[in-house]
Amino acid sequence: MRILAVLISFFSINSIIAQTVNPNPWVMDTDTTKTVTYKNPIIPGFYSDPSVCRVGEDYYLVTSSFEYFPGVPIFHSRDLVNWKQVGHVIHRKEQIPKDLNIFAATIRHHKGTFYMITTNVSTKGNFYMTAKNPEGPWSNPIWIDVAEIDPDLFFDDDGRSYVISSTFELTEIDLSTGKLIGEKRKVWNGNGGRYPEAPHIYKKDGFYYLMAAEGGTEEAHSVTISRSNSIWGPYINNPSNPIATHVNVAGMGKHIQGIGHADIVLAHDSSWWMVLHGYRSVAGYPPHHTLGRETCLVPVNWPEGGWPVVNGNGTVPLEIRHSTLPLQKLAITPTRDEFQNTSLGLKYNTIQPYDEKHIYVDPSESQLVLKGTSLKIGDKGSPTFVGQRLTDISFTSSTLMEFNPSGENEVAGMTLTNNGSHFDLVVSKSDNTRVVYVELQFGQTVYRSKEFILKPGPVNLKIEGTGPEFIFSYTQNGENFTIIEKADARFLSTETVGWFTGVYIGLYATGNGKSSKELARYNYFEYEGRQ
Ligand code: 6LW
Repeated sequence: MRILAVLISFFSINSIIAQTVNPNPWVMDTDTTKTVTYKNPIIPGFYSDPSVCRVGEDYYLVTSSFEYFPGVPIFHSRDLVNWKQVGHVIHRKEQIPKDLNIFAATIRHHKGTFYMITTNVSTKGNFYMTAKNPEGPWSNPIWIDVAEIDPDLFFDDDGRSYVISSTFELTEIDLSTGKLIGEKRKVWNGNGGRYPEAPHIYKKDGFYYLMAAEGGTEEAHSVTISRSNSIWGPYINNPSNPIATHVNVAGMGKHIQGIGHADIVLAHDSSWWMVLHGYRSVAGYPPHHTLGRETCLVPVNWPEGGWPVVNGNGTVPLEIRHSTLPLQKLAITPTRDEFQNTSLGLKYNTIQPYDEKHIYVDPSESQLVLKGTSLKIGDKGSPTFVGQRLTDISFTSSTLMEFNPSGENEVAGMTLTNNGSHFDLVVSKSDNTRVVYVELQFGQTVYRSKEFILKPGPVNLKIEGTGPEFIFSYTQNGENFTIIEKADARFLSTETVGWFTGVYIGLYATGNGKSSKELARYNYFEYEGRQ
């Protein structure tokens, strides 16, 4: 009894001390007297697995791109906060003609050459491409004999180059040929989290640092780090791992979740920064996200001889109150595209490299022209589709379309799509009458709304997003849109449809098993995000 009483008082005193001394070492108060210098995500929408490098006072960043063509978007910045897309690394069909499925990429610059290394998981695995100019042209792929995913390149001071991937097997590589040199040695096992991946090697103060992602790309996602005196190891884990995660109490209330897959850069003013991705949830519990994993930026304190400390407590808030490089705001891009250039803007993608006979801009009419093939969205190959990433929880997007389908199989319109699933706002024919309706596809289940009969002439289509819902409407008088259907956004979320992408919004056409005779002509595409 006496022992029990002593134990109880010991534990309660201890908990009082713990409460008084440090109620929760993970939770840091935000000093709201400091101004917000920038907001996360710095690149909104499905721009996942960011990797960054510096060239003098210029910064370049790439992200993964999966089945979308052109692939591996590349961005430029002078302040690490404001990023402008300057091109794509995979910008010619010949580089990877089909079966694109590009996972995480690393970008590095060495002796006047840019290197982008990544994995095409659906074909030959790991490869790198080089360029003198980040806008391109980029080389054809140089395929390398490296296992698994997420390859990283490291250039040592002694002139040797190394490659390491998610297996943590390190090999020297001759980057003029892609040949691996000498042994492959597994140098680390990670910090014990599931799905160890995404390694990057850095050298600082005589140590080789090996950083990785663990926990999987969902709520347990984390950034861990180890270091060694030799590039070949042994690598000793940071006792404060993970250095960034939202799996713990400090992260659970944050809007951005699943933070991880990081890269670190030393800025030209000697400050250290980390880019990493995370997702903003749009619907309910458990959380669902539609925008994909978005690129974020946080400051890093990396004292000499010490471990990097990420934004104080390893979290990624929406608002950052920390000094930055001098910010250089970018010009605001117009929300409406009237297809006045024959080439589509950098924000647009197709699914897989496409055939210009089915997707082109008609300069004489300033129209985007789509011709349906037998393929539907979700079919293997390149269905007729042009779209952009959804970048905002709340948005409005619309088009003006001319399309007279020759039969019920021919459809065209607007679509929201993620990993082969899609919600469509469709113009087609029913009982020989032109109609507009909404079709929602959930796995094998297809839901079709009521049909609305169209008069002859063009039709405006509109899709709005509120976060939890998508709203589909149309008009033929340029205003007074009629709502056709509302759909629950969670059914297009990554949690529902699987894998790693976010939702795209775009224009499409299909002949549903046959080639279409009629062309769908779009006079504009507008996307306006609010948040
Ligand atoms: C990627 C891996 C990851 O290759 O997700 O979140 C995989 N991290 O490192 C697909 O993006």
